[in-house]
Amino acid sequence: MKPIDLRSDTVTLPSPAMREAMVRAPLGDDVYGEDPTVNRLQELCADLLGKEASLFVASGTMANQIALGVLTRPGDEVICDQGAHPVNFEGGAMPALWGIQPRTLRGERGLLDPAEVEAAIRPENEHFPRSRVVEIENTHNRGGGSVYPLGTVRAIAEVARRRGLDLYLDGARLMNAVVASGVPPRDFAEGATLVSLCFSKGLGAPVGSILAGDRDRIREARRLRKRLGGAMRQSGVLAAAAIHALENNVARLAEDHDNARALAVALSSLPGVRILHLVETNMVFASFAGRDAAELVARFREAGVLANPEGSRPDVVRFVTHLDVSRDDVLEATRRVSQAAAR
Ligand code: TLP
Repeated sequence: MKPIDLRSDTVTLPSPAMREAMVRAPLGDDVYGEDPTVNRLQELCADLLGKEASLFVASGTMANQIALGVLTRPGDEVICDQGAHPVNFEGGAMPALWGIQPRTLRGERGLLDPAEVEAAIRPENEHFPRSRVVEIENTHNRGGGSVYPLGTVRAIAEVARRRGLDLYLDGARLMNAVVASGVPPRDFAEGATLVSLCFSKGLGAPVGSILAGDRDRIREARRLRKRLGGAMRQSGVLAAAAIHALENNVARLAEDHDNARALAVALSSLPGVRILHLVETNMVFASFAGRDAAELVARFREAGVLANPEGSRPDVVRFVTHLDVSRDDVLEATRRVSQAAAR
């Protein structure tokens, strides 16, 4: 039985055409700025995101941490949703690397309310940490793959600008938001000082993220990337996969979104199952009433379906669709889940 892997869109394998592009890529030493493929990717992404410059980094986590490192000083505070990736899934990097702390808000499906952001900004007072950055995630992972309405992003950006804070957009799955909403990436990124994008999620590349912003901030980002040991050499072999992903795998994200909706409909017909959020992109959060998600996930694995406990609630399992699963796969996954849960 072929396992159906719905743990994350990070599990995709590079296609033969992507591997071919990697093999053929012209290469050089990127620490000297001499890798033509990395340079091409960085120019392409700066343009895509409407920024002056961009930097190819190893992962979404590295993009997030370099961004926060560039924008803060020790003692500063980052206003973000309680489910934000840097707060929950980056090994405590904010305090460990930069001596900064999060101020978490409770967003609706992870999406911050501009008025609540404004209310969370600390007044100038020697007792308080300095509110320095607002961090938003689009799509929002823990919010169930939710998409920020452009108007909300603009309103948050306006608050940040007016109050002298920087906005950082964790766009690990920005292209999912773009495809789901029809909003161009540069519009979502416009009010953000720095914005990131991952190639290794729904876009199907094996490695890499981009961080984009103005020239000075990206120069500083380059220094922090070096400091973290993330300056790579002939990384054009990876950048080629990212370019291939941008050229071939963006529009097809709509299929993943359709498959996620089909999966949600099928799962919701199972006894005791409730779909937690509106399925806007490629994530389905299913609550299995009275069940333990970790135990369920172990049963699903035996039945040939891989999924992850969502983590913040005991009975919620996260299913993620991606380019290596088809409509038939998600329907077959539902049959397997149904049998495994009933046992
Ligand atoms: N998220 C992963 C896990 O770390 C939870 C996943 O499977 O969803 N920002 C967001 C919004 C993310 O969801 C992720 C990865 C990252 C950043 C970090 O990217 P990587 O894993 O490349 O460091």
